Amino acid sequence: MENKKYYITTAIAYTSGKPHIGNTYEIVLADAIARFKRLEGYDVYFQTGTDEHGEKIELKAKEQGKTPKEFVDEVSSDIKRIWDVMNTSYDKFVRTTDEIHEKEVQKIFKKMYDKGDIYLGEYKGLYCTPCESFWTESQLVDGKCPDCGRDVKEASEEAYFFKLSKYQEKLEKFIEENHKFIQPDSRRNEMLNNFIKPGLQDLCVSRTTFDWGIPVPFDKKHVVYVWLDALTNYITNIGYDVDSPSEEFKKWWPADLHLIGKDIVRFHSIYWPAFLWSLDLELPKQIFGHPWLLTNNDKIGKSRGNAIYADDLVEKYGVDAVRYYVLHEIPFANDGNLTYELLEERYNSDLANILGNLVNRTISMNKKYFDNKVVNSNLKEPVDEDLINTVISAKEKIKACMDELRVSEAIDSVFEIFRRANKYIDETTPWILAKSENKDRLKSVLYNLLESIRIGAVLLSPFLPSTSEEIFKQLNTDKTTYDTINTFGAIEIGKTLNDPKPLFVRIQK
Ligand code: ME8
Repeated sequence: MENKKYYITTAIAYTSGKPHIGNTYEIVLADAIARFKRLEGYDVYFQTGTDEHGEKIELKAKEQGKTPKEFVDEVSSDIKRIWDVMNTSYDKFVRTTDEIHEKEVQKIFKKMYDKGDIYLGEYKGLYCTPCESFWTESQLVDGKCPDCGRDVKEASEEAYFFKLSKYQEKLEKFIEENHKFIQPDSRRNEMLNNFIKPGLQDLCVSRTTFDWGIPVPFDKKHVVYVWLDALTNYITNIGYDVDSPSEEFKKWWPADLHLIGKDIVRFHSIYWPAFLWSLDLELPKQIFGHPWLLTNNDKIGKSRGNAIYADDLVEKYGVDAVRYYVLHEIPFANDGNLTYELLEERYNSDLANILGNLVNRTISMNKKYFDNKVVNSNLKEPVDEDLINTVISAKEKIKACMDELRVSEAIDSVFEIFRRANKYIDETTPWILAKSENKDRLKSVLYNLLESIRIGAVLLSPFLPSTSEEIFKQLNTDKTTYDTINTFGAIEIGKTLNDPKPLFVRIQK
């Protein structure tokens, strides 16, 4: 039987500037989910990329005296570089300026127009330039844009409209009936009660006030609205075509998960379903609006001068320390906070003390007492049972968390293994066992520790892939797959371990 497929996407980042650690959190979160699915045996396709059109980007390029294309080429490659610095395993990095995408967006627009879902009208409203959004008077907050809090201006233009209102009832019913479609529940309720139930107005899907966009194919003074352009990236890049969708498309669509931030759930759970229905396509299985990362409990913003960048953090602390921090520190439904102080605290307490020390002490003791050889006497004592149970039951627990996208709880459960193993060292005191004539009990104790570390490293691999690799290297084992951790005892007797090497060196304050 073929492996089950799993298609996961992140939002495509705006190429308006270098992504901060909050934007970077999203790709790391998606990476952990994608890697976990691969570990489970899924055939995974993981897509990310950049969103490159729009007035804001056109203006930014102008400020820097560059053409929009020169500007987005630079920013997009910087974003890709940061995704790579974070060791993320995306399968494809897409750009909305790719020809394949631009051509298909034009075909999609035309198909919707021919169908009668897009019509020509006139738009009058209050426009927020940075957000590229029109607002009605009642949507404003203190007279300002409800999304970013900046000034809006009156604007009117001839424009094409998408018949969003036509899909209102169908969408309401769909979301009511499919409880897991939008997660977490707080986001789902917000969409239903604040946006859908009060009524959906037709959506303006073209602009004439700037040029940097995909031209409407049959009316070239208009460019396609950025969100229609951006959202369709999820299908255009896997071989969707309005006339003849490819086999690749049939394989991967519908997406299993669109992972996005909480601020853009509205676009994904209202506009996107309507666009898909207009094209007679199925909806994605799930949209997850993750919480935000704050810095010093404040919203991250370049203009606020508090932006922290992933590559700077990686240079200072290493990639897995940064991955650990963002994955662990942002819970399922609440914003997380980043400060250098907290990061260093977590680094020392969790990575250096709990994980690093465990691995280093165990492998060092095995070197000292058994010359790096894996040995076991199978001498069991009651104290072993709790360790083994904790280690063996972790897999199901972590899988259950990951199925619900509770990633920070999953990583905590991985660390439960390491915590329990440290306690086992205290309980069994190997250095005292080493003093006795007969080393049999010591053999079992060290074996149990090595095996716990191996199982922990398998489960750690989606989150901290390089650390996990390094542990496997020191253990000199190729027992690294998901099915090697169903039972306790796969690490091979007689193998020679590699010399211990500290995984995380404590940070001195
Ligand atoms: O919204 N913490 O792009 P973007 C966590 N181009 N996530 C954050 C964050 C923070 N502090 N700040 C932003 C766009 N994000 C569109 C998407 S998709 C078809 C088009 C998240 O560069 C944000 O929620 O502004 C979004 O999911 C992603 O970073 C990219 O944001």
